[in-house]
Amino acid sequence: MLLLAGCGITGTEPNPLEPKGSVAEDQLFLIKLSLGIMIGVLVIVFALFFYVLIRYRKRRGQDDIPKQVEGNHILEIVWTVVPLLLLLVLAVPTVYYTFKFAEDYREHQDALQVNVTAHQYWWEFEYPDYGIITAQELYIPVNKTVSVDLISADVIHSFWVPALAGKMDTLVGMNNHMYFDAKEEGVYKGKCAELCGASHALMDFKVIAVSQEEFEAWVDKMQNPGYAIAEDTSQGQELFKNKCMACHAIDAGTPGLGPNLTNYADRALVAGFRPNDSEWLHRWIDKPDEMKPGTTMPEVPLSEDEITEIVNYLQTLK
Ligand code: HEC
Ligand SMILES: [Cu+2]
Repeated sequence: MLLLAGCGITGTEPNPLEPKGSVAEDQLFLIKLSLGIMIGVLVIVFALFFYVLIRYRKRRGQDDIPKQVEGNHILEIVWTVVPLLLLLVLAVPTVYYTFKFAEDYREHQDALQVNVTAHQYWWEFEYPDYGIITAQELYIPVNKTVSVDLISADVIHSFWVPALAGKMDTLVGMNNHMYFDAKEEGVYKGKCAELCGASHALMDFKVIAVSQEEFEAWVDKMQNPGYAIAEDTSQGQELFKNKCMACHAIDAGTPGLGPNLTNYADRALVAGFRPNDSEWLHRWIDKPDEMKPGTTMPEVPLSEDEITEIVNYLQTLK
């Protein structure tokens, strides 16, 4: 286990042991408290066990039965009261934080409201107060409580950003909720944490925590994308309109069957897990199922040149 955990030490993998938000910090405190108590008990019990094993072992020539201690009141009180106290020390903060983590911020004015819909195999983020729908990248301001309302479009998934907060399942037809914040600006890796199909392991997303000003600039840009479509990408635009727009919108207010592609060229990744460059974009549009087995994005019949036109067009969406 220690060797496997070592894979996370490189700092590139999400890590609940390096919390970057207040919820994750409180959760790490609970982990440390319970592990600390349990390891303490383990060490003391084993130390006593080995001491007794060696000190009172049967010696050569010893045939009588040793002094019996049953009914020893002091011992019985000690081994009843000590575990009781330990369980109390565990229970009080655990119960306190269980209720704290379950608090519902969905009606709070000060919290940023985000509706999360999990799909096989991508994440949709809707900001109801701003009329923005986007995918794979969840922009949030630092030091602000983010309240997420979680639902699934197909099977059970689980929303997990290890550095910011523990997991929460997304269900069909039943909303779950949780909240978190980020104390430092940065990009925090998120994962689907519930086996949901062939491409479960590729169902990644990012939480991008920025300053309040940067967040407002992002909101403004999403609401008013000033695409500068050049003459030579008009063919790609036309193809996109005809073949892709049934599922993909390029204005942030319109929902769709696929990810909303507003300002798509500003996104770092294709389908949440490959670099957003012309090569990967081409591969994705050509054979989505090869990159993400089981994806619901269809393989649209297109020539190589047509795909290139569309890719060039998508790269102007910024
Ligand atoms: C039937 C609906 C549908 C059609 C038609 C469709 N797509 Fe998609 N597309 C999807 C879905 C669903 C996804 C999400 C797949 C995933 O990540 O698992 C997706 C993902 C994408 C992505 C990655 C989005 C992201 O968030 O990174 C791009 C880019 C894309 N499609 C481009 C296109 C282009 C270009 C066309 C037209 C040639 C097209 N799509 C046609 C449904 C569709
Ligand atoms: Cu999933």
